[in-house]
Amino acid sequence: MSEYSTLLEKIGRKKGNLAVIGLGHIGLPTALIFARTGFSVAGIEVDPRKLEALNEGRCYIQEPELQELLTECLRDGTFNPASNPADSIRASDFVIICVPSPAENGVPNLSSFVNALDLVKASAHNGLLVLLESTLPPGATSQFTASHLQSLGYSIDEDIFVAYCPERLSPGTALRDFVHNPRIVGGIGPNSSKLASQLFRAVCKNVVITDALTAELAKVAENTFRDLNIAYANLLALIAENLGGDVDEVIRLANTHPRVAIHKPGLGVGGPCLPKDPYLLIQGAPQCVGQLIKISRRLNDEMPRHAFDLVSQVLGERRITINNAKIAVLGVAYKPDTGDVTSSPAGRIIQRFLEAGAKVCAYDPYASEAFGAEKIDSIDEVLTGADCVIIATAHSSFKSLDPSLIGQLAKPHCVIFDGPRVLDRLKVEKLGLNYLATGYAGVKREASHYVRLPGFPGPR
Ligand code: SAJ
Repeated sequence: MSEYSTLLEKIGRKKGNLAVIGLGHIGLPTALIFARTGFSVAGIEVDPRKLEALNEGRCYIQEPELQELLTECLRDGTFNPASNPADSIRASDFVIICVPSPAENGVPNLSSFVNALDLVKASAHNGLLVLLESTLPPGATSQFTASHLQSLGYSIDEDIFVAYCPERLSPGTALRDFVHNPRIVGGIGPNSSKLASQLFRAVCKNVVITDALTAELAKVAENTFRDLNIAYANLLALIAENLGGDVDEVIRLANTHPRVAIHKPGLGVGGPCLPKDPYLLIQGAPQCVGQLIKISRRLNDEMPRHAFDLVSQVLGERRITINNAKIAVLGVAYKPDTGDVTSSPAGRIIQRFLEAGAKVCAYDPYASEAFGAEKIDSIDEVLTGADCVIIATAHSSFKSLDPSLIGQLAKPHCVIFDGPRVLDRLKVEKLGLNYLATGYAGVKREASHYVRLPGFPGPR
């Protein structure tokens, strides 16, 4: 029986040994979902504290139903934190790499991926299917992974199989996303594609097959599209502010066109993916295309500074000096209803106000981080005596916040900056509170304050 047929047969029976390298937000759900299905899964992780937690049955990732799934798989013995990664890979039929691939100042840092591949190379063997879930610069599956394994003497797609199968999980809905979001799978050859797609069909409802390079490009393309779209929304916000308009209404109306779907402007873009995936895409792009993507990235990165400038200006107009002001930040997570603070724009706003000498207090019902602000455990306490309230995350509890509570607890001149636009602006303004948002400067402008449009004469 060929290596290919043996693996296919194991997948058909939903049996076989699988190793997952990297047990973070992506790797742990991946490992446990395969373990639940019947595979015998070894979890490989470099952080000893995470391994210790798993051995004690503790899930260190806040994700609905993940703790229960971990308990179940440990009890059934289908998931085991690996004490000897080399042995685990040697005994595996399938290995999935799920380590992070961050970018620092726009430059991808692939060291975790290189280390993971070194582990695989050291224990590789005939009949191993290597799957890459980490987001990678397009081309890395064939030019890096497969070529390294080939240099060890393996025939790729005959002895050893390699496929790229990018994840599409969002914090808060990871388990559901894993099963229900279409899974793109691209092999380095037809055998790799077939094996990888069959393996994922054991756990995912919808698997789409392509080649490795197309799968790599599609992964970074979808996140780059979202980042570019948000940059466009932020650009519209800056234009609307400048002219005295409200971008929310502009986008709502533009989106009534059946072919238009502009995203939401806000405080900028956070998370582990959108701020760096565009840089992975432009690794292989012509110079001019790279510029477009870099400018959009910079615009999104500048939004926290813009929010700071807007708030400072309005506080200044109300004769409130920043170094005497209490700034109440509602939400530090980058994503609503999660505690994930990765690259959160809230962190950059807090930093700016701290540097300006303000007293910054932060309340987030999910996150333990406060980015140097004083961490407050109740909404009433954070609002009390605030000169400015900055809503940075669209947590559900902030969406249902009655603005009159701000009116009662904050200072009478309090300025509200509604980053994700969760409050009812008219209700806030009716209470006599100052409402600001990205794309809505809030201040009723005199005709003389409007920007002079080039090409038009000034008022007669
Ligand atoms: N944001 C806006 N305006 C919007 C939408 C989002 O400013 O209209 C901001 C959010 O506030 C947040 C950031 O963008 O700060 C990113 O949030 P997100 O929900 O768009 O993205 P992630 O990073 O949680 O997840 C993305 C998803 N990709 C796409 O939607 C194309 C997810 O499906 C991927 O699995 C994930 O990246 C990933 O791991 O690549």
